[in-house]
Amino acid sequence: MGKSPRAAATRRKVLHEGGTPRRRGAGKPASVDAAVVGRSAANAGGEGLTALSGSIPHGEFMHRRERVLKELGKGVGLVFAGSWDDHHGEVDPFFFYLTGISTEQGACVLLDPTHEDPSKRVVLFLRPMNPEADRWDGLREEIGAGLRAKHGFRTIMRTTHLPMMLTAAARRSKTLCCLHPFAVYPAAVSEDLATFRKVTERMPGVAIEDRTQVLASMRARKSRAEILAVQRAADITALGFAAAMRTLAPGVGEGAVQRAIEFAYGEAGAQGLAFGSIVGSGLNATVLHYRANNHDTKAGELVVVDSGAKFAGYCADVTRTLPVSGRFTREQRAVYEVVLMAQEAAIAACKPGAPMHKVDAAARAVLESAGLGDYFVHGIGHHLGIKVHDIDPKQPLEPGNIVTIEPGVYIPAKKLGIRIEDDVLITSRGREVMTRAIPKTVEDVERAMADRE
Ligand SMILES: [Mn+2]
Repeated sequence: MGKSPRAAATRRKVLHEGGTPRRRGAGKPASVDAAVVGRSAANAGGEGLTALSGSIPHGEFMHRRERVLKELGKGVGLVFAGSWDDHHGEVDPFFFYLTGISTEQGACVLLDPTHEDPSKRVVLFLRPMNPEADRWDGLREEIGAGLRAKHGFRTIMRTTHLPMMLTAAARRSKTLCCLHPFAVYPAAVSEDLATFRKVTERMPGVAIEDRTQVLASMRARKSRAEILAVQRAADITALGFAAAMRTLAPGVGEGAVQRAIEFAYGEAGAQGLAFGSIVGSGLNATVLHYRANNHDTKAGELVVVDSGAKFAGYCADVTRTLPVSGRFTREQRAVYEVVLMAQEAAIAACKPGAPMHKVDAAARAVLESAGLGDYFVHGIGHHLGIKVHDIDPKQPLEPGNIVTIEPGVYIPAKKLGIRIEDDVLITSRGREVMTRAIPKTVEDVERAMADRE
């Protein structure tokens, strides 16, 4: 995978938000042949669930927009795609969530629930065509029935018409609703708020409201199609970890393990990487930001492998800690089993109504009672979805949430780093581990590695 020149920006992601920060991989859309979805459908608990064959259907995106319209009442919302520079080569995740479109920088969706013409209550605005620029950034189409069908919108206009449409909507509704999260000082003001301010400067009597929770909580409660997409990403990720276990042996480079994982993702139909894989051996296993993946592994060391595939726009995120020689030493095993107990305790604490801090506390209690509390230096996990660190709805867990659970212990003086991470779906009855196919107990990891040639 190519290195992103924008990698540095993603490193701003801080550990106390939960989990380790990552660099995004450059993904290319790929056509997909459904193979593992039978098990996925059973996991999602859905009857009549059809296999997701590569992308989420238009109908689901339309349904999401309809729900936002309802939530807005009479207020007007705007969701921007932003630029690829702002989003590390992708569009804004909220724009993707509402449209499924990943290729249109500078686009936006106007949600105008009180428009008298129902076909204009949701309008997709695309930048005007620019044949010269489009030869560099991707060929684009004229507005017409073909483009409307392709994107699943009844009304598409050029962004040059947005000011007029937004002004008319503001006059009528008198309420502009912020849907994008507010920026944290000193980052730039979110694009919808910045735009709304320009409107209200020119038009007294129009209110700006905080509705930033609407899309955050919608995104956190995954639909069946979204659960299927994450499950498929998880199943592909399992194949990558199987490749890692086949490849790892004393003297094999961290990079070779990374390439084996990522090649397996591609072969299994991944859209790309959820983030740039971390493969850190020995002391590198204790470095949370480790990116180099350029050391040769040594017999007796542990390797932290943190990686995830992407499928239909949705991410998996898994960590396993593997012994280079195929077997854990006595000391490694002792610490590993405590981390695993901590992880199981946190997973058991995942249920509707539980706040993430209680899930974190469950893991921390296990580590502290083993005297390892000070070595668990990051959060227990994070929501997972369109983004590997998905929007945090800031509310207790509820059915449909998908979170990572990833306690770790890092002891640089012993060159010992251990992290175990699974992706957990919250269900009405509790939870389900979506990545359970990937060997995790000492016995299962050693058995899987013993099967190497
Ligand atoms: Mn994670």
